Amino acid sequence: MIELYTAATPNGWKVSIALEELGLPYSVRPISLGKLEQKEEWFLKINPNGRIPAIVDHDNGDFAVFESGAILIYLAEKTGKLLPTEAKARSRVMQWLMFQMGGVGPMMGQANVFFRYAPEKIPYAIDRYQRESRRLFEVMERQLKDSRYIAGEEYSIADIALHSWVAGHEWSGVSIDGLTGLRRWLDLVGARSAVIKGRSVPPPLSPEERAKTVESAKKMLA
Ligand SMILES: N[C@@H](CCC(=O)N[C@@H](CS)C(=O)NCC(=O)O)C(=O)O
Repeated sequence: MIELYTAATPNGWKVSIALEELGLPYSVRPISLGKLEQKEEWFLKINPNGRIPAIVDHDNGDFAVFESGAILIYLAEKTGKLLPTEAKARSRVMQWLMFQMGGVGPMMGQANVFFRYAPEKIPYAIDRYQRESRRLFEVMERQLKDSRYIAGEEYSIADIALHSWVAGHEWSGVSIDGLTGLRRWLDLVGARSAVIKGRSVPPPLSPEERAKTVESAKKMLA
């Protein structure tokens, strides 16, 4: 059995969606970001970076994996699904996965910080990260005009990683107007039952818990 340490955020959903897609049995240990549980000593032994998500694979000598991209690759390799074995097809998936991990995630993450949480509104920073996120969406648009999924005709871990973030574009204040290929892909991937199920793990926070998490994020970032 795999134990998933997670919270209701884009990086967390990547892993619950992948576990649902792959049909792997797993248990969920919700981590309260509002209470800074991710910084506690016991959790740092699982993820030295003190962030969610992380997994422990109890069927593989209690092996711990952190960094959502590394977790997706680990799960795909464990099952032989969602990541092709043929070298070029595999490389294409890795390219788009790295594009998410090094580009879309950090840029949208910073857009969220400056647009939603920063104690002071800094227009330059808000604009910088929203514009860079929009530019990355336009890169995806060029690809998705001719391609069913992001790395080709097959659904892969790159779709899971990117969808989890791009679906939250409104929260980041980034428009997808005019990006018809991206819209089509958002709907296509968003309709998968594993995506719907994975996005409800762990169950959404109550309004009070959510407010507490936002307050704690603001304090951490002040
Ligand atoms: N590169 C990491 C990023 C993980 C990350 O930023 N997680 C956020 C939630 S989406 C988190 O734990 N934030 C709380 C904190 O920074 O303490 C990954 O992809 O796993």
